[in-house]
Formats: sequence, C-alpha cells, structure tokens
Amino acid sequence: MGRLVVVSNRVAEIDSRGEASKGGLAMALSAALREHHGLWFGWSGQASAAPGPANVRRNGGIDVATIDLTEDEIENYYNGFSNRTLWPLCHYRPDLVMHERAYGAAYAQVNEKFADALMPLLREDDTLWVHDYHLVPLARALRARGAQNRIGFFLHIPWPARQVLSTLPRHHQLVQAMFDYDLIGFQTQGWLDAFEDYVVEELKGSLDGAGSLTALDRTVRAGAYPIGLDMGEMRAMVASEAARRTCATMKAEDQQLLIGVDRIDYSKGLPQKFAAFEQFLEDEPQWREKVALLQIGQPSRTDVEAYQQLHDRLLSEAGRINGEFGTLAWAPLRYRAQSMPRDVLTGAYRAARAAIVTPLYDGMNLVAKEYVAAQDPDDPGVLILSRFAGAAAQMREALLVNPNSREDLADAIRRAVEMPRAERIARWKALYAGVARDDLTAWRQSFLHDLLGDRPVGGQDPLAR
Ligand code: GDG
Repeated sequence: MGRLVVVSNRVAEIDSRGEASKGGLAMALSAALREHHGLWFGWSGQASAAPGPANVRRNGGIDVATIDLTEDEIENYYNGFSNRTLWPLCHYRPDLVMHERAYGAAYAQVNEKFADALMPLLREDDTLWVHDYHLVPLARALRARGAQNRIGFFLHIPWPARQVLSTLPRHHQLVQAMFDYDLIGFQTQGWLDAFEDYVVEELKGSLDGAGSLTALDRTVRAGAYPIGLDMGEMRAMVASEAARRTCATMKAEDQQLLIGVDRIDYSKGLPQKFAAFEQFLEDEPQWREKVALLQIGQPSRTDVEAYQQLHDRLLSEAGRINGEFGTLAWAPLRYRAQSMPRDVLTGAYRAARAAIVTPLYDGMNLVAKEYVAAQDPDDPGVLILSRFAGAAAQMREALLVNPNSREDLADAIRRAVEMPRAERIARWKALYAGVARDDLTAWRQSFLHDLLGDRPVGGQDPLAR
C-alpha cells in the first residue's frame, strides 16, 4: 500500500518522536501512521473567522494536517449535529435529539470543507481510514471531487436500531453516504446487525452472506472489529511509580473500594449507578462504613446543555446519598468531576475491589478492559459490566447486569464485594486472556487487512474466533 491517511474530527498532539501525547487510540493510530509514513488530518480544535487551507507539519515521520473551523461551524456541526443530534440518536435517546436544519447543513458543509482541504494532500495510492460519526459523509464528498482511493470508515459508537434511526429527518441520506466507503467497521456484531437490518428493511437491499451489502445500486463491505487496549502502554502504566503509589495509598484505607470511571455523559448510566449504590447501602447495612464508591467523572462537552444538567444532578445526588448514609469518618460516595492522569487512574483501578461499568449504551467501553488489565493476578477485582456495552459481547465472565434495574445492580455490587478470591481469580483470568489477545494492534491490523484486501469480510468477526 502507499500511505495511510487517518481522518478524525480532532487530531491528537504528536511529539517529535511521532508519538501521540496521550490516549490509547491516538497512540495506536500514530503507530500505524509511523509504519505507513502516514498523514493524520482533522480539525485543529481552534476557531478562526476565515480559515484557510490545511496547516501541514511533519513530526517524527508523521504528517499532521489540520484545519480551523468557524465559531458557527463549531456550534452547528460539532456541538449541534454531532453531539446534539447523532450522539443521542446512536445512544438510543431520541428524547434528547435536537433537530435543527442549521445543524444538518453545517454537518454537510464541514464534511465538504474537510474534503476540499484534504484533496490537494492526497496521493493516488493512499489508503484512507475515516473515524466516527462526525464524518459519515466524508467519502461521498471526496468521491464527488474525484477521489478513487480506498476509503474505510470505523464507527466507535453504537449503530441505532432502524426504528430509532428513522426518527432522524433525512436518515436515508446519512445511510446512503455510508455506501461511498469500501469497508465499514462496527465495534460489535450487534451494531452491524442493526445496520444490516436498516439496509434490508428500509432500503430493500440485500446481504450476500460474505460481508457485502448491496442497496441503492451500490455495494459496500461491512464487518465487526472490536477495539482493544494498547497493552504495552497498559503494562507501563501498571508498573509506573504513580500507579504503585496511588494503589498503595488506596489499599491502606480500611474499606473496600468500588470504582467508576466515565466521561460525564448521559449514555454512561451515572444516575442509575448512584441509585443502585444507594440501594445496596439500604439493603446491606452490614457493609456501611466498609465500602466506598469512587466515581471519577471526566468533564465532557460542557457546551451542551444536557451535559451541564447531568453534572449538576450527579453533584446533588452524591451530596444527598452522603448526607443520608455518611458518618463523620466515612463518605460512601466520592464523586470527583475532574480528569486524572492515566497512571494515577491505573493505580486506582488496581486498588479497587470492583469496577462498576454500567453504560445504558456504549459502542465498546475501554474502561472495562483497562480495569481488567490493571488488576493484580493474585488478588484481582470484579468487573460489573452493563450488558448494553459493546464490551459485554466479549467479556462474558464479568458480572453482566442490566443497569436499568436498580435492584439487580445493587445485587451485583453485593456479589462483587462478597466474591471469594478463587472465583475472582477464575473470572479475571478468562477476562484478561481476551483483553490481551484482542488488543489495539489486533483491531487495527484486522481492519486494515480487510480494507486492503478484496476478500469478503464475513465470518472474520474476531468475536467468533
Ligand atoms: C468512545 C465510545 C469506545 C476517562 N476518565 C479519564 C480518562 N478516561 C479515559 C478512559 C478511557 C477513555 O477515557 C474512555 O473511553 P471509553 O471507551 O470508556 O468511552 P468514550 O470516551 O465514550 O469512547 C466507546 C471508544 O470510543 C473507543 O472506540 O470504546 O464506546 O463511546 O481510556 O481511561 N483518562 C484520563 N483521565 C480521566 O479522568 N487520563
């Protein structure tokens, strides 16, 4: 192949060695880019009134090209169509979806603008890998400008059921744009099934049983590629001084720690988690003063109202629960709405007896995998995982729960804190083997392999291995 060109809404900061400064996904993509002398293209994160052509710079063997957006585009394309329309829609929250024509128009316009700025940088033999819901129409815009490159698309979030998707005005147009890619990747077979169902029922298209879908006189290949962890990075984190220190300090406390780590996002089921923890304290008085829930909430999309309201609600719920059950020496629910360094976070994972990862819907959920990867093999903790996270399809040995049931989740918390060590070890071993095998390298290699090859992708679902 020629170069690999990665396109995403935002571009990670790349240092002089060609490594992304933070974040597993960014690091994996930068590794792939280094291997293929690649180009990474996206929004700079900056606003400017009259943005010009892409700003291209070379860092550690990777070209990074960014464009600015106008204030209007940021509001209508990013906060608007991406985060007030598509995000809630794909997370099964049509009640939160905002339909504004200005959002849809800006979404189309920014994708055209990406295409305009990217076209002059492309070479004939480049392979493009486009990421996530912000950029569904990008291949269409590039094709309209004559691009004949191979273009793949990976969706990091769920694909909604047909009945939910069709509440979006012009849903046909969105799906039609997917057919300009050569390969579409979903996190799980379940999200792929939902896409296929739309194609068959809504577009009257057909599947060939080998990963190809035909509709609207076009054919596209689609597969499931579950994302995983950068295991090298994880091991380095676990061994870091900051992780050791954090873990030792937390373990010295005279209580069992439960941990939650989530962006403050309504898809993550945070109020439901707090309510279930309250139910557990109510049902199991013998555990009071012996267990605490540390909820780390990474602030996110703070320009969007639904996110501001959620943060306020969580603060007041945590205060109420602490007021109800806390004592002078014990706060049962520690809600920390700040980002934490990754090494400190890893130490906290390792110190916790259980992680409560209970999104209402989630494309995959990497926190579940990070928690498993961070455990002490001799005394591992328990993963409580929502069956509605993509990760649940792989992580069958977790305590799988329905986060909508306060009582079921409270029961799972009790099971986790009471689980004998032998059972914890047996479950953890099986989970760890999967996390280590289906890692980030496996993910990107299997996607790129299918994108570059002509062979059918069906039957290669890594989940089925
Ligand atoms: C989307 C999809 C899919 C969290 N708090 C802090 C912090 N984090 C890190 C975690 C983890 C990452 O953020 C969150 O990843 P998730 O996968 O859990 O969720 P989303 O952000 O919603 O990601 C998701 C993912 O894309 C990848 O395809 O799995 O389904 O929604 O790595 O550790 N990191 C730091 N401080 C924090 O306070 N440094």
